[in-house]
Amino acid sequence: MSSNSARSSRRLADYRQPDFLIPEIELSFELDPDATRVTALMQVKRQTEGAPLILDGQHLDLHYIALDGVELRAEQYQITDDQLIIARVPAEFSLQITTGVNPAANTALEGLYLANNVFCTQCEAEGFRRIMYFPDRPDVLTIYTTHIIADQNHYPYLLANGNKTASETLADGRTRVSWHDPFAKPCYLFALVAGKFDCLNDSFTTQSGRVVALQLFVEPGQLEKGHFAMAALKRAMRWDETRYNLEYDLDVYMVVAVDFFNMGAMENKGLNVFNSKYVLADDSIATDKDYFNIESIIGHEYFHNWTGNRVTCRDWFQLSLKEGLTVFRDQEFSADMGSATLNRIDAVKLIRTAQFAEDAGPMAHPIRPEQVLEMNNFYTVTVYDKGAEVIRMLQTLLGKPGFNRGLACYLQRHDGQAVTCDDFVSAMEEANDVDLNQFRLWYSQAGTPLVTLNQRYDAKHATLHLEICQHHSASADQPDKQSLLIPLQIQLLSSDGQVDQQHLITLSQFTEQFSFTGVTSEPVVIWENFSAPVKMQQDYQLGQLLLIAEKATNGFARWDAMQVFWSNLIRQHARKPDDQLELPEALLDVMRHWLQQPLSDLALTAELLSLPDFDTLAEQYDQIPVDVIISGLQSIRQQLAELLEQDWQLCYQTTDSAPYHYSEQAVGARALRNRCLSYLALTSQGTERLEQHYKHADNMTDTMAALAAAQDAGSAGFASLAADFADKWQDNVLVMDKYFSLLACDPSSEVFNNLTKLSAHPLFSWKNPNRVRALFGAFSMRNPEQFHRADGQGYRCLAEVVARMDAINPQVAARLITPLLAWQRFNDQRRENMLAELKQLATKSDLSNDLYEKISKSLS
Ligand code: B3K
Ligand code: ZN
Repeated sequence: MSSNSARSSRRLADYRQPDFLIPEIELSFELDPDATRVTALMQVKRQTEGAPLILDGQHLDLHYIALDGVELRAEQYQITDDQLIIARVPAEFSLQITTGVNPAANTALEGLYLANNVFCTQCEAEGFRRIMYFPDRPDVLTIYTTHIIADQNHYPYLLANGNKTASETLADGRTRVSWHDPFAKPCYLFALVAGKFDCLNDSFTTQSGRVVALQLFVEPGQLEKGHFAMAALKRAMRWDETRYNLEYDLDVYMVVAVDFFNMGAMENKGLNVFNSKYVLADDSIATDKDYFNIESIIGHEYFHNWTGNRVTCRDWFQLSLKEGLTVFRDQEFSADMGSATLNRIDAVKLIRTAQFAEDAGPMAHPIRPEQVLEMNNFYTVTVYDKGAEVIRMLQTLLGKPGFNRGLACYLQRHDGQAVTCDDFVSAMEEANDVDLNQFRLWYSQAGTPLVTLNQRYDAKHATLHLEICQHHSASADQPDKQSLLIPLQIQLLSSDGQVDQQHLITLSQFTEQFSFTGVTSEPVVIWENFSAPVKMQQDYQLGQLLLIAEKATNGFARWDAMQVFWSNLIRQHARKPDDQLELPEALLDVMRHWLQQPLSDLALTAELLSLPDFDTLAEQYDQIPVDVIISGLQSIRQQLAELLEQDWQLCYQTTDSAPYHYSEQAVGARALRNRCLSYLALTSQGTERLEQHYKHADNMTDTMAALAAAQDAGSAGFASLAADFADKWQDNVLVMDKYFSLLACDPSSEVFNNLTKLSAHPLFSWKNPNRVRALFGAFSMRNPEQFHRADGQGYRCLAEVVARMDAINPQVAARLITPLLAWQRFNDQRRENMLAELKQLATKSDLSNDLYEKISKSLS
């Protein structure tokens, strides 16, 4: 691969404290689409004797530099591609630097960019260096004052972090607005937004009685679509007070929604920037899932105010300190706002698909990575979601009160500091007087542990013996893995499914024995709620799985039993692919029963009646048997549709279809009805039923369900329904993203025509990450039939998109490439085809660091 000499990874082991601190900065932005001037006046303090001042900076034009008011001569400093170095500086001084940037040309959407006539910043992880010269690292904490100067007509709102302190009209007619943020923060939390918006105003009174102004800025004309997000914000603020006694700290909390954004949202202090997809909603355009995501992400960014902003990361290797913890917090919030069981199921699905896949692939890393080339590549399901599981294990081990004590101790002790994951664990230890040394290995050891559980029942002594082992496969960077501290919450079920005993077992050795007395009959052992991010292996008979699915009181375990059942069936099919895949009568009886008498938790009923998806099944094989999984799922689906047709129909008809309302019960009813619909689509009444469903839908959840079911079933009516949809929503770009994704998931080879046509659609833009992800992200991640075609056309299509995107937006390109990195998991032709695309990409001379890091790891 070319041009790798200039690329150097950073290592956690090389961390050194900053040589200089910048306690204060005053910034002045003169906004102009292609020539914005940024003047920074910083107070600098030396920490390390004799060190030169090294500031980060990329794509900047230096206009002026002065130290203590005296302009520096060219020979007094040095400028490289990414640094400004001043060899000799005093111990304490002021530094004034004026630079120029070109926001309109910034398609990477990192730093300061202009898109859709809105100036917007994204600084995490290392975007601040694209705005000005500065020590761009999270352990330099600074008090910011920001002035923004711009033309009032084009940019009526000029926003930055903190509280607004002044607004004036300048002699030349431009407006100058000033902001001051009293909380010292790392530069990755800096934000500036300027543009035309409609503003939704509200307020929140904190538990101590302070009134906080809440402002939600949306594209003009979209105000009505902001109410749900605003209400969600208030629920999040209240929840953090009630659950953790954490209160908001500034006078104003602003959320801005923009359509051009690299990810979901960003927690900049007092000024969150959101992808409009996670703000704008009303009953006609948002699905139940959209509403859920909005509440959860609004919560996530708000919760960062304490876990991330008030206490931040010392260095980027510690990212999980804020992200794992904040994901855990948003999961707990969502669980309290809706169904805890469903939330757990969704979180576990993500771990078992994307996270286990990451652990098994070339980008495997511990939740605290040790070596990084491009930091943006480490905003991963491992750091975020496995990180959240690690926090959850702490709560399980310490109990909620103990965990809350630990969190309070952590926040109090480190308020206003930039700290490490180790500091967090230490606070947990001290607040609970426990030793968590072995637990710390979760931060440094990568990979998914396999836990095997074998049971032996001694009827004579009414005793159950368990032998539990943990296995860790060696990885290139970690040949010798150690045993981890693994909390296992288990239940012993009697033969009628009642909970006999409940235990929290803590594994610490590779192999351990546990005995439980007073067990009067041979029990079925179930693992509750996925209490650790491991693969669990237990031998269950069909009857035991059905007993759990039917009778267990723990909803998660019921769902899990069905997942195991389907995986076992597909595994059998993989062993004998030519045999007809048969569904046991006992299974059909159980499913019939659920359809005739759904559980009171309708959403759980829908989950119990759902098959695992391709990715969940694929993760259970070293070599993924693509065709067997696809054909197995198809065969099961078709058989279930036909064998239970009357029951799907009955359940469909009797499940509530009241006018749209977003509530736990109503969401569950729609999930169940739409599950029935997806099976009915495969029967002779399919076309008619789908058309009726589509026609009568008063909400986006039902509309999309009809379209997806029609497409999956290859229904004759699909084309006209899809055309009707596109016609109706042609002016709403967020809804059209759903249409793009739908057509990208066409399981027939027609999908390639769809992709070509839609990438020429007037609403499509290669510069907009939402559009590219809606189309090509959906194709590569959610269309296994066509993406994994044996002839390689799917891989070729993705590789071309990745190459094209790398020149526009490397972060998006590097996310998209993920499915190609897993070539080792496939056999024969597919492996060769994937490899060929990766090797072709690797020959490009101008690969971004983002792509280079992933491709080189995958090929090494
Ligand atoms: N902290 C941001 C993510 C930044 C991603 C940079 N590539 C959003 C979040 O996790 O809340
Ligand atoms: Zn976050």
